[in-house]
Amino acid sequence: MKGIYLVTDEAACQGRSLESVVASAARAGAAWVQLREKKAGTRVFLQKALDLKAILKPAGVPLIINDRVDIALASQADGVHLGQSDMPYAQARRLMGPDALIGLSVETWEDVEAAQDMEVDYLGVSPVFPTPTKTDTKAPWGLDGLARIRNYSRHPLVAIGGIHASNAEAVITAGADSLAVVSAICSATDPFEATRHLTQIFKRAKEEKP
Ligand code: TZP
Ligand code: MG
Repeated sequence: MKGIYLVTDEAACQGRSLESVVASAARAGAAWVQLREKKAGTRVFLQKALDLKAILKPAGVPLIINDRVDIALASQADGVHLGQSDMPYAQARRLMGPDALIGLSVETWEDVEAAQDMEVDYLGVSPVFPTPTKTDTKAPWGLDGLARIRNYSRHPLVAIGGIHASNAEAVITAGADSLAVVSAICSATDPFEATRHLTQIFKRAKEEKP
């Protein structure tokens, strides 16, 4: 499963509802959606997950929950995205089962090496570029760092951080299998068109470099 990976940030949606932005992105070809809620309490987070699941399941787009295995299980989401301080991979896999999609952020080379023995479904290469959307990051990997991970890792790579239409092709050329974006879709004037444009860039780049 490869393509454009929308990571949500309701505050970045310019007053539009999360549901409307996610529905537009799914119609326009987003390949996955991650619900990322850094401030919501458990009930609000769960309800949002259920609302997005109702939109995405008929569209055949997997829903991934950021950080929280319990919310992923309770909402019957397709998977969970784990950061380096979230539940360790092994326990998350045990709870979620063999079919769940489990992604893991890698922020350092040690993270990349440690992930090699895990049956994660993808590595989130974080961040590729500096981004105002998330400022508490480690040093950006840059395109060279992404290419180095590509050469070493056996896992699909989802690149995140500062990715927009203008640099998307370069990120794919450096080795990304999917492109994760927050502001390029959530804050776009037209999230449908923004997703469609990124999807076109992705497809064209993959045709040139399968
Ligand atoms: N993790 C690493 S960078 C980032 C996250 C959630 C934010 C990416 O946001 P944007 O707006 O696509 O740069
Ligand atoms: Mg996290």
